[in-house]
Amino acid sequence: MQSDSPKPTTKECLLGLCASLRTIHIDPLEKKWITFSLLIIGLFVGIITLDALFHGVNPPSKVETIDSARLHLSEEFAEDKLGVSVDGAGNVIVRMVAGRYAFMPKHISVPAGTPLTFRWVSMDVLHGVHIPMTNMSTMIVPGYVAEVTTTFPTPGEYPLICNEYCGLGHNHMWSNISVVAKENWSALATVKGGSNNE
Ligand SMILES: [Cu+2]
Repeated sequence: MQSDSPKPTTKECLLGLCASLRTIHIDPLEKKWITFSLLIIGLFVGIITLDALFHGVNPPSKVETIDSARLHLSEEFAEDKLGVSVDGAGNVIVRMVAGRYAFMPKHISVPAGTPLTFRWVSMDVLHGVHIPMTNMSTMIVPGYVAEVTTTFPTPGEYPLICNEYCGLGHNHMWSNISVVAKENWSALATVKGGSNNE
């Protein structure tokens, strides 16, 4: 025999759910912790919203893809194009390839106090790059170009290390950067035709 009772609407279902939740006994201490957890979540969501609205902190909107398997044949990341170069407008561009287990080129020199545009690509798996004591830190996802613009104010020798586990040789994956005074670097760049890679 078929029942003639109409199907409950979504609103009725929600009201029924709320009523049954109200009948569940929750210990007062548990209630305090639930409230505390919800407040923490609210605080984090509030901070993210404020940062997005007033400080312009957003996920990257520019997505640039590249064929990881054909980097050596690409216009931009062929072996002889890697390292530091100065474009027509005088911007310093650094192109680096990460692969198990090295960053190429192994060593580069960049000028201090100058905006540097780093363009990173991976030839195989997920890598990360971190330069301690600076704000350079980004993931290098295969198939994408990771672009970061930063300035290193203080001359010195900086290690450049992989911070995403990429395999058994991960802890040997590092390179280094010499940050040299702007006037000394310009001289170096002029001698070597606008780039200085090793
Ligand atoms: Cu790694």
